[in-house]
Amino acid sequence: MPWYLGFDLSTQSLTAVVIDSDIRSVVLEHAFAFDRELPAYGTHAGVLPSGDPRVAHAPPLMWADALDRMCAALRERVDVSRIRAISGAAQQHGSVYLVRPAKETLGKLDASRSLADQIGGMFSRPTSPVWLDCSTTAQCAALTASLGGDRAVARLTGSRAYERFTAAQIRKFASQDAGAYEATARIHLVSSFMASLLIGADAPLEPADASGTNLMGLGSSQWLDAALDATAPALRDRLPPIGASSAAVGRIAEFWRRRCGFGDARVIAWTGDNPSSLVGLGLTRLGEVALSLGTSDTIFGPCDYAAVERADDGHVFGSPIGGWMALVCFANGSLAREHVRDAYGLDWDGFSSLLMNTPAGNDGALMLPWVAPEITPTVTLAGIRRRGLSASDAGRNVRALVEGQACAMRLHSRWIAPDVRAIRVTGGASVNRGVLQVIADVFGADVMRMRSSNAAALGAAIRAWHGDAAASGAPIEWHEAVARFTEPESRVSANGAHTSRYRAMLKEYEAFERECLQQL
Ligand code: XUL
Repeated sequence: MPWYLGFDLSTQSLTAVVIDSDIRSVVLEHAFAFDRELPAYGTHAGVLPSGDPRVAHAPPLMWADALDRMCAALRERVDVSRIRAISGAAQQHGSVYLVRPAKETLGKLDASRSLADQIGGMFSRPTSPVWLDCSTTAQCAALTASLGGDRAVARLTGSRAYERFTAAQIRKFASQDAGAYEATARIHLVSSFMASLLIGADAPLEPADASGTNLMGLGSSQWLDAALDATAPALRDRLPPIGASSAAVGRIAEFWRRRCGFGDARVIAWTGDNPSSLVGLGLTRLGEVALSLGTSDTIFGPCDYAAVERADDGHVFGSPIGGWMALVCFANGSLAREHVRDAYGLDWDGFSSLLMNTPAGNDGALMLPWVAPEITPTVTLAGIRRRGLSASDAGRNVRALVEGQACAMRLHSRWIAPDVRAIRVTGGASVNRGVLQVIADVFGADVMRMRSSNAAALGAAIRAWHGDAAASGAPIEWHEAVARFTEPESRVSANGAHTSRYRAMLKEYEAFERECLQQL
């Protein structure tokens, strides 16, 4: 009856999933939202308010506080001493800046006091830029010029320079606040920061999340000198090493054992939320594709190295199961769905019923859902664009939003999956059948809903098991580890008549998008 614990520290919430690997079942799922549970940090949808819409930061102290509270909540609900290993997933690209090596602060914590009370002094930068930040266009241009152009950066690192990627963010910090950069001993990604909190020392990164930095060589899975040099002085000394995705990075620190009753649990390297979802959705074979409908919407799947030549609209990351994974990210996922829901005074039931009661194709109405700055395609000046659609018509706006999101996903993911037959889906919005029907119809594919909508946290628990088995000398195959945890619960099939209507709509949408991009 071995138990494994997986965390997912996403933009808006922290989720924990405990699994029993013998009976292949989920023992506990528990989640809480930062805005509601930790209001003192002043976040809105997990991000601090900012006068500049391109700037998006969050307090790393809040994430640490959330971990402390979650561990206390777990202790109340299950016997945490039974947990053999722990891993986690975190929102990608965000960076955390420490004044000194983590061990110097975390090695001497008092288990009778809260974590947040004791670690405030460890940060050289009190806030962390997160993936929604798009304030680094100038830094991206400089990096691109140093490394020989967009194609060269993509071939080297798996992605052209993106605003939210860590290289551009570090470059901005080092040039705008040189003193604080100088005072920074360690720069972690959110994933390695959270793992560091658990082991009480600096944890290494692994290739899947490290490839969201524009600093890692996609072929070598190691930091790339040319990219480091183009970013900031003496950066290599400040970054954690990159180890294997399934590596055990330490044991849970004394602080957590005494404070919450954990046993001698191993900690397996944390990864990014999307790579972790790849595991939590059971995508172990080339050609399989999944959609995560979270704060961001992402479409991803395992790919080969050569995909980097086609990845104009997205990224090739390392994969936590070995090899590589392709990904396209849309910033206007649940952010945009929540915005439209609230703009028309709806709840989710009202949103769904308007969606179900409007016709596929929406009589030709189109919406580009850029409520916030968009990542794919790059749009730094936010604003919804409508065609053939009055802003006052709630039903048609709800449909235009969902159809617009599905069209954008289809158009910009053709390089990943030119002919997709089945899509696995996770994330909060995956419980909405109307949304899944539109996606099935636009892609002309079956959409498979999984039992758990927390694929990132489930993937982390499965990775904890897989990593622990390897470290104990009894390795298990990935397909064996994911089996039964990742069986689809239900399937939504495409409606052929709708799919042909959407084929025409995709052309219209593409032209409308091109037109609007030209006007920016
Ligand atoms: C992926 C990305 C987002 C975050 C959300 O590249 O930026 O999906 O990982 O947490």
